[in-house]
Amino acid sequence: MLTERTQPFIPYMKNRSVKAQMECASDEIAQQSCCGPLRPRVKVTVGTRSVVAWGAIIRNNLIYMVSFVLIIFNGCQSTVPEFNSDSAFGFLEQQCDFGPRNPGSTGYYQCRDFLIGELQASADTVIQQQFQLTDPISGEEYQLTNLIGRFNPSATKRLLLGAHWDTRPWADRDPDPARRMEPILGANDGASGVAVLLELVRLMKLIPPPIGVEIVFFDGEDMGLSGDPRSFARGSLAFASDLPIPRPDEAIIIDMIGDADLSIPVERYSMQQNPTLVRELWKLARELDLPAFENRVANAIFDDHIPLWEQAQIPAVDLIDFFYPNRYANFWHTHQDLPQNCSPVSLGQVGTLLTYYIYKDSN
Ligand code: 1BN
Ligand code: ZN
Repeated sequence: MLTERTQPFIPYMKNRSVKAQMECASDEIAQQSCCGPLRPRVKVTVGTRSVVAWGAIIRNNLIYMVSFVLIIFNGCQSTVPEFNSDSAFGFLEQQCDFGPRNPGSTGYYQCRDFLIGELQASADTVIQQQFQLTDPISGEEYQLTNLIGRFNPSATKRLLLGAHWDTRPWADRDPDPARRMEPILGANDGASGVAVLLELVRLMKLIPPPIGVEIVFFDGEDMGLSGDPRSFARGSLAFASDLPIPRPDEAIIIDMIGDADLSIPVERYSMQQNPTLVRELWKLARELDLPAFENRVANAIFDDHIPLWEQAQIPAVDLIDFFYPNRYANFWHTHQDLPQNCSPVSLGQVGTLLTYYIYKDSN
C-alpha cells in the first residue's frame, strides 16, 4: 500500500528574496499612504505660529533610507529554501512499500519506474544508463539501470549527488540463519539516500539551483560478496567508466543516512579524495547546528564514491553512518533494516546540509 503524503509541500524562504522584501516594503509604504499622507504631520507651535518640524522630516526620511538599505543588504544574503524532512520520509516509506528492490524482483521494476517518473517530472534531462551484472551467487545475469536527472546542466560549476537505489538480495548478517537468503527491505541501506535526493529533486523543480546538480541513482551497489569490497558499487563503476554526462567538478554520495540514531563521522577515503569538500561540509554542518556530523575520521568504506574517483577522477565524498543502529547492535544487511528504525529528523539533517550547500551562493 502506498503511503499518502497528505501535507502539501509549501517551501518557505529562510532569508526572503530581494523581490519579496521589496514587495513587502512597497506594501508598507502603500498602506501608510492609504492611512495618511506621506507629508510630515508633526507640527510644533512657536508662539502663535505653527511650523513644520524640519528635524522630524529629516529623521523620518533617514529611517526610510536606512530601512531601504537594510532590505537591500539582507536581500543580498543567500536565499536558501527549507528542506522538508517529513516529505523526504514519505519518499523512504514509498520505496519500502514496493518491497525489496533487489535486481529482478517486482519491487525493483516498480521502484525503477517510480524513480524515472519523479525525475522526468522535475529534471531538465533524464538519462537511463544500462549495464550488465552477474549475480555472484546464482550466476544469473541482470540488466541494471543507473538513473540520472540533470538540473541547470549549462552552469559552470556542477555537483553530482548520488545514492544507490538497489537493495541487497540477501540478509547475510541477520541473526536468524534461516532467513539469510531472503532479500532485505533496505529502508536505511538504499531508500534513505534516495529519499533525500527525491526531496531535493522536488525542491529544485520549484526553486532552480544556482549551480548545476546531477542527481544519480546508482544501481548494483549492494550485490557484492562479504569480504570482497570490489564486488560492491558496480553501478558507479559502470557510470564512471563510461560517463554519460560531462565530468562533474565534485560529488557527494549519501548512503545509510536514515538511522534514527544518526552519527556521521568523516569516512576515511573521502578525506583522501576530497579534503577541501570534507572540511567545507563539516564546517557548514557546525554552522547549521547539525549534531549528526562528528568531527573525527572513522572507517574506510568501499562505497560508490570510490569508482567515481578511481575511474573518472571525480573527487567524491561519502556521507555514511556505518554503525546502524550503533556500535553495540547491528541492523545492517538484516531484516531489521526497516522504516521504524529510521527517522525524518535524520533525513532532515543530511537534506538541510545539502540544501545549504547547493543554494548557498544564490540571492
Ligand atoms: C554500503 C551499504 N555498502 C554496502 N551496503 C558498501 C560496503 C561494501 C560496505 C563493503 C562495507 C563493505
Ligand atoms: Zn548494503
